[in-house]
Amino acid sequence: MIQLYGLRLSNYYSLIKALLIEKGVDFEEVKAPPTQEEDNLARSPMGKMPSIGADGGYMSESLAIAAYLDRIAPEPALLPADPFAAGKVVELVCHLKLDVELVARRCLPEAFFGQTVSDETKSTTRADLARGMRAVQRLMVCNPYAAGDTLTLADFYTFYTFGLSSGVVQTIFDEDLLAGHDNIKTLLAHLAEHPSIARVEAEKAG
Ligand SMILES: N[C@@H](CCC(=O)N[C@@H](CS)C(=O)NCC(=O)O)C(=O)O
Repeated sequence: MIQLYGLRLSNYYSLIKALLIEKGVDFEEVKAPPTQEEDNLARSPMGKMPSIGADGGYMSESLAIAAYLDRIAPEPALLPADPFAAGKVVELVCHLKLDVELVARRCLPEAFFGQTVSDETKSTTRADLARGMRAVQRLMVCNPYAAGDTLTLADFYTFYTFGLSSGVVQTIFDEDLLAGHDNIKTLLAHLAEHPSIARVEAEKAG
């Protein structure tokens, strides 16, 4: 049994929970807010969420956890068998994480936590997000899934990247991050009905 540490409101926690469900791995949720306390740092060296307890140890970082889950529960595979296609899925995941989600996150303190972010940060966030969106749009297939005709890890990152990033952009800039990206909008609507993701989202309310 794997322990999943964190809080349901976290997009990365939700992503890992959806992967655990998708792969049919037994897990239990352990409420653990992000802190710099030693018990949390032992699980997650940056004190972030999520982390997991498995195989007598702890692991943080969603991409590392996803790689681990793909080894212990190979079916359904979330990376294509073809090595180049698998690399392309991870490439898309990296751009979603680093060039969209992490960029939008700079304005998270003002968007959701009542703090203030400088005008300079807002301006660089907007420019960097535009560049990140151009990058992911180049790589996304969206026919019907993010990386092609099968569901992959990139779909889970797509859903949980845009959930947070679109909310930030709407709140801070009063803009639709996905304007002009109808293919991504269609994919997000499709993914919202995917059973593992739908269950995670339904349980957030509980
Ligand atoms: N790179 C990490 C990011 C995890 C992350 O940013 N978690 C957020 C919640 S969604 C967090 O714990 N924030 C608290 C903090 O930064 O101290 C991953 O992929 O798992």
